[in-house]
Amino acid sequence: MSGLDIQAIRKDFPILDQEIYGFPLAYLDNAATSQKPVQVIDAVADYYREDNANVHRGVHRLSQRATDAYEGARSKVRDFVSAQSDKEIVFVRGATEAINLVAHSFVRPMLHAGDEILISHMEHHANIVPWQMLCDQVGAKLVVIPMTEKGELDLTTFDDLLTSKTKIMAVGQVSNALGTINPVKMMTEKAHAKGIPVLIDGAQAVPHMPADVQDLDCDFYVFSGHKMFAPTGIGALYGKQAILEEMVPWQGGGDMILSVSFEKTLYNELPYKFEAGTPNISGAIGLGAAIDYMQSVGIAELAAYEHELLMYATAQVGGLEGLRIIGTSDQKASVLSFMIDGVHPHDVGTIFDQQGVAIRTGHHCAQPVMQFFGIPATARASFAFYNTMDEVDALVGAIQKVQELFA
Ligand code: C6P
Repeated sequence: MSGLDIQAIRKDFPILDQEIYGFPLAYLDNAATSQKPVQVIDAVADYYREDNANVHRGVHRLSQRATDAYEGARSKVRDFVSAQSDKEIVFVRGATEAINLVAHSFVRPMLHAGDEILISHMEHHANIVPWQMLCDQVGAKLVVIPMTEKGELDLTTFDDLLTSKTKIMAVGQVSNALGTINPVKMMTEKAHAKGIPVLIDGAQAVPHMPADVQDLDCDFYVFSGHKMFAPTGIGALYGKQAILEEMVPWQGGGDMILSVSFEKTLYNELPYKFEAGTPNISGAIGLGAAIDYMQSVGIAELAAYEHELLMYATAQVGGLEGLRIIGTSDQKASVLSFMIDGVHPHDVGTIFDQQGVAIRTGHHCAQPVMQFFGIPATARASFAFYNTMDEVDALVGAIQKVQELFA
């Protein structure tokens, strides 16, 4: 068993200590958004209580403190993803905004009719729609890496999908609907061998495993803070410095410029060139605090514990009659999607809620995955390191309750 003191960890997450309809809350919707430890809540509150000011603008003391805290958070993100320089870390609203930034600033200027953008069948809509929009604009083609019944990427034809027309490959490291961990390092190597740049969507990976952009050697890596114990509305885009230097800004406004006249605007240096307008300062500080928190728990340790949770949950849930697990890869992180025979997932979610078990039901913003399996939706339990084996038992009890009610 893991060496983590889960009960001590849970004390850091005040929201977990409550009852729903008289049942202890079992929060198993972490893939949608995770809960925040007091260390993050306090970092945000302290900032507003003591340091609030705009960044990069004022010479007064509060502005300097706010700037130091904001830039300090950037360095923490750099360290967290093992980037080489703070210049490679752009603060954004989240994974969605990061992908849109790359689509507009990097891909759009070089995309022509007949070009291809390669994604996979298990992408979140955030890693489908921005590319589809670009393709529609110029007459380019969205090419999709297929998937197997186990919910793994089918890479048998992968080499053929990487063509001289492919302008970028954009793939998720961990599927939000299935939990599958994709072999993105190997895929990146193959794409690079053909000169194709790579974006990795790490939104469902960073809360659960170490992120190392140098090891992956990806050109872009994106994630959201709110899935890794930080506030909503903050996330990061990592990009290789040489590539970011060449890219044009996506949004214009304050702070992204060196000088402005009606004749000409000179853009600011990296990463500010991509951060137009007043940024989410408190969010970035909260993200820095979340990174500190995860590192204090130990990312390898939390990953190992979550693996135990997932294995236990898979064995317990998988052992039940009349239930189908969607996504049965051996390589999974923290997600258990399932269907209960004869019951719509939305009814499952409602009955679970009445027993204090919070899960997400629906298509999980991954409709092509649902289309592949021929289902409208799944019930999805997703774990974080503050979850317990007892909460997995509560999940199993809730499933049995649903089955009793629909018998
Ligand atoms: N998935 C889920 O319940 P944003 O909304 O920008 O923070 O993250 C978008 C996103 C991108 N990629 C993946 C793999 C994701 O899982 C998500 C968000 C949530 O699964 C909310 S839809």
